[in-house]
Amino acid sequence: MQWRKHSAELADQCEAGDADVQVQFGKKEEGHRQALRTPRSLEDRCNRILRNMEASLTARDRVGIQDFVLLDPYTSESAFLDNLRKRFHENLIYTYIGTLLVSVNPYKDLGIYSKKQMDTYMGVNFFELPPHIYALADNVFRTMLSEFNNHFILISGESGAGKTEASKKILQFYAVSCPSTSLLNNVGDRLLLSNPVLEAFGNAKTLKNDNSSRFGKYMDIQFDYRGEAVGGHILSYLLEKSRVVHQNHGERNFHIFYQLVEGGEEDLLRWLGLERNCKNYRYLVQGDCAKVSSINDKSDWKTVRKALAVIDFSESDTEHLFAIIASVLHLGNLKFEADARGYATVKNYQELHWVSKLLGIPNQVLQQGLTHRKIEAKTEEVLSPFSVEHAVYARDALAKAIYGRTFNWLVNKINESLANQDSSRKMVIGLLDIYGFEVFSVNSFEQFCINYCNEKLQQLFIQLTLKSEQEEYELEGIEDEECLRPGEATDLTFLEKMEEKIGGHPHFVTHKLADKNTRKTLERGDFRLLHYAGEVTYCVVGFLDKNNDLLYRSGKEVMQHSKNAIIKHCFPSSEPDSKKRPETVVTQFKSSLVGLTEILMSKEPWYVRCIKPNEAKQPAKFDDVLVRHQIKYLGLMEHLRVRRAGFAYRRRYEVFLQRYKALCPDTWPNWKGTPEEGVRCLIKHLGYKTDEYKFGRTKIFIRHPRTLFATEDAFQVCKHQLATRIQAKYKGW
Ligand code: AOV
Ligand code: MG
Repeated sequence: MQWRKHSAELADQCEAGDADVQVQFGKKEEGHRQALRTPRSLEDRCNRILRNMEASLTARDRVGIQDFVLLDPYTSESAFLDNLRKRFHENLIYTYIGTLLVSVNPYKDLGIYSKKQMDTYMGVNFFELPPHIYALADNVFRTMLSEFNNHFILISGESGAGKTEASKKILQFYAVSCPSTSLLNNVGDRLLLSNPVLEAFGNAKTLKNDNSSRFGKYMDIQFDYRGEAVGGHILSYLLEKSRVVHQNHGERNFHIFYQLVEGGEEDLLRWLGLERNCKNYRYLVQGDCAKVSSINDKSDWKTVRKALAVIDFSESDTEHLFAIIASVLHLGNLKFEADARGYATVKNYQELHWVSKLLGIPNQVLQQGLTHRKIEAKTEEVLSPFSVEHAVYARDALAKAIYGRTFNWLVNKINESLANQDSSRKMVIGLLDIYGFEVFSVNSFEQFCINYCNEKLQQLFIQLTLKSEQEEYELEGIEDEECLRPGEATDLTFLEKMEEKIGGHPHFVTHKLADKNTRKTLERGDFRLLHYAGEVTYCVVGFLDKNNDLLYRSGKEVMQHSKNAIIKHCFPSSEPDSKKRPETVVTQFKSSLVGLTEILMSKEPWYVRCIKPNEAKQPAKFDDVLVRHQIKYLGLMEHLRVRRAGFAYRRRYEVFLQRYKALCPDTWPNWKGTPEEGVRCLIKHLGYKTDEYKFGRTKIFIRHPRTLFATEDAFQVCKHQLATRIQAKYKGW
C-alpha cells in the first residue's frame, strides 16, 4: 500500500532528523529549541505518524486524505478536486503534496491559529499531525538549523487566495515560537508590527479582495545560529501608485487615507485641516465605496498608531507622515480654472494653503510649480504655463510621486528598525508575498505588471520543481523603447510596435492579428496575452504614460523647498535632472524581478499554493470550475506526479558535497574540481545505483529518501569516529 510505503519513508526521515538535532544541540535551551529537542524515541514518532495516518484513513471518506501523494488514483484531476472539496467542507483547508502545502481560503475564522496550536506543531515532523501552515513553518525552521543554510517560502495564488494571510501566520509562528532573549531587541514584535503599517499604506480594497496587496513584498527573517530571530529586512516591489489619484468603481484608495479620516483624533484632524468625512475628498470617492463592511478603519487606525510607536517612529516622524497623507488629500481637492489667456490658475486657494502649510512649502512656490513648467531654452530657463488639463495632470503626477516615495521611505524606515547590528553570520528564511494574478473587466498597465510578475514566479516554480532546464517565456520580448519618446509615441503606435516585434508569438493577439472570431471581442486598442493562469485582454490606453511615470522637473523642484523632513529626504536636491533619460517603470520592474529571482535562487525553496474557492469572497462556497482551473494552472497535478515518481529529494551540489565529502578519500578534505564533479565522484564511491539519482543543472536529485539517509547515517558514523579520534588524541590537553 502506498501509504505504508510512505510512512516507512517518513520513519526514515525522523531518524535522520533526530540524528541532526542531537548533533546540533548539546545543551538544554528554552522555547522552540526546547520543543525541538524533546527527546522522543523514533518508535514514538513512528507511532504518532502511523496513528495520524490510520486515523485519517479511517475517516478518509469524510475528510479526505492529508497528502495527495497518498491519493488513489492519484493522476486524476477529479480525484484531486474531490479531495480538496471534501476537506474544505470539513474546515480542513490544508493538504500536502509531499512538503508543498496547498491552502484553500476558508473566508471565515477557523480558530486554528492560537498559541496552543503553535505549541502543538513545534518540533513535530510532517504527518505526525494533520497538515497545517505551522507544520511547514516549523519544518523550514528546523531544516535551516540542521543544515545551516538559507530558505525561502514562496506563497502564490491569485488575488484573494490567501497569500498575505498565510505569510502573516508564518511570521506570527516565528515571532512567537522563536523568542528573542535579548531584552533590548524585541525583534519579534517589530517583525509582526511592520505588517499593519505596510498594509495600511500598501493595501487597498479591490473588486477581488477587500485587503488586496498593491505592492510586492519579500521579507527576510534573520536567525542566529541558535535559532533566535534577530532581525529582518523587507524589499518592496512596484507599488500601484495610480490608485492614489484614481480608483475604479467598487474599489478604494489605500487604507491609510480612510483610517486617518475615520479614526484620526479630533485635534490631529484639525491640525491637518481635514474633516471627518471621506466624501469630501475627491481622491477617496471615485470608486464610490468609502465604507466597506469587512473593514473597521477606526480600529485599524489605532493599530497602526501603536505599531508605528513600536517600530521606532518618533512623534515628529509620525507628524510628518500624517501631514503628507493629508496633503495628498488636499492636493486631490485642488481645482484649476482657465485665465483670460486659457492658462491654468488655482481656483480654491484654501486647499493650496493647506498643502503649502503641511509640506512647509511657500504658497507662491507651490502655486507656480503646479501651474507652470520649466523649459530649458538655449541659454536660459523659461517658465511655460500649463493649460487646465495639463495642470490637473501635473497635480496628479505630483500626488503619485509624493505617495510612492513616502512609501519607499516607510519601507526603509521599517528596515532600520528591523536591522541587526551584529555582524555574525546569520541564516534567513525569506517570505515572498506578492500581488496575485488578477483579471478585471478592463485591465490596464497595473494588471500587466502584476500578471507579469506572477508569470515570472510561476516560471521560477516550474524551474525549481518540475524542470531542470528553464523554458524561456518570450513574454519578455515586449520592449518599451517606444515609451521613451513622449510626443512622438502614442499608446497606439506602441501597440503597433509590439505587433511588429512579437506579433508572431502564439500567446500574443491584437485586433489586427486576431482571426475573424476573436476580433469581435477585441477592440482596436486592445491586446491579449495568454498567461499561464488564463487569457487577459489589456487596454493599451494610458500604458505609455504610466510606464513613463513623468514628474515635471518643476514639480520636483517645488518639493525640494519642503520643510517636511520626509519629503526633503524623498526629493533630494542632488537628484539627477530630467535631461538624462529616466528608466521606464517596466524596465525598472523587470530588473528588480531579476534581482529577486537571484535572491531566491540562492536559497532552498518551500511552497504554499493558495487557492480561492469562490469569487464571492464567501465561506463554505466551493466553486468546482474555479478551483479546477487553479489546480491546472498552478501546476499541482504535475507537481504531484513528480513527487510520486520520486527524485523528490534534492540537494545543491555544493551543499551535498560539503556535507558528505568526508565519506570519500578523493573528495576529502578538499575537492579541486566543480561541485558537480565532486558529487559524481562521491556517489560513485558510495555505490549509488544508477536509477537512484539524476543530475540536474545545479542539484542532485535522489529518488528514494533511503539512499540519502543511508548517506547521512554513514556521515554521522564518520563524524563520531572522527570526534572519538580527536578526543583520544587531545586527551588531557
Ligand atoms: P491575497 O493576499 O492572496 O490576495 P489575502 O491573504 O489578503 O489574499 O486573503 C483575502 C481574505 O481572505 C482575507 O482578508 C481574509 O478575510 C480571508 N482569508 C484568507 N486566508 C484566510 C485564512 N487562513 N483564514 C481565514 N480567512 C482567510 V492579493 O493581495 O489581492 O493577491 O493581491
Ligand atoms: Mg495579498
